[in-house]
Amino acid sequence: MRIAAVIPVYNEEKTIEFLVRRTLRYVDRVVVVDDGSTDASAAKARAAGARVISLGKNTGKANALRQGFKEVCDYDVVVTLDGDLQHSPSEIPVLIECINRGNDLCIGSRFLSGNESMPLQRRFSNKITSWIISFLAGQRITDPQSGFRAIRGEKLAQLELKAERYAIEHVMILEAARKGFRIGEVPISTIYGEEKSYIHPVKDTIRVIYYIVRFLVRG
Ligand SMILES: Nc1nc2c(ncn2[C@@H]2O[C@H](COP(=O)(O)OP(=O)(O)O)[C@@H](O)[C@H]2O)c(=O)[nH]1
Ligand SMILES: [Mg+2]
Repeated sequence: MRIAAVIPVYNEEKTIEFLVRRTLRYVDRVVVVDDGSTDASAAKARAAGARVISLGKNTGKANALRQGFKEVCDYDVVVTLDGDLQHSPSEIPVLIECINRGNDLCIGSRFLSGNESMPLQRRFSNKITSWIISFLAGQRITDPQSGFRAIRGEKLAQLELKAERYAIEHVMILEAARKGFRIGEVPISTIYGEEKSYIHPVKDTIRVIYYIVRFLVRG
């Protein structure tokens, strides 16, 4: 089974090199998509063995992922991880196992492991979107915002993913559900350390809801 990882990166020079090296232990290819980082993220990712796609200016996580996906749809499974080391590459096999159980899309959930350490304000926006996505997808999705997931390459190629910035995670689930893909969730650990988040709690939650509604209305 050939596995690729796509990592969107925006100014993550502190973590990207280590992350790419670790990830390469579990996958055949790592594609890092850097759009407009002003630090050494791209050079460090390249030094660690990743194929780096550099987009000239910042266009957001969703576009970065879409560009990365174009390069890896011929892989059996595509894994996505965040570039700030909040996800542990050692848990990639857990996602692959979930795919091997017959799922097409597998989401690493931060809420199934019991040791919840997410900051309070983030938990609130997650609860709202989790409720909406679970209702619309017709199955319980505890962590629709999670960027740590795996999807079969042939299924990924069928998705349009019409959403921007952090809304891509939610729209991927809705589109997968509409197309009848099998969706699973597995527990993952998330490390909340000193890293900054680029998510704006109010603006990004509103944007997520906008793209969910847009998907429902326009497909
Ligand atoms: N290429 C790219 N990556 C981004 C952008 N915004 C966020 N990311 C990456 O997406 C991942 C998750 O972003 P982050 O702000 O940490 O989200 P959070 O962990 O959910 O708060 C990190 O690896 C970021 O570097 C962007 O505009 N472009
Ligand atoms: Mg983060």
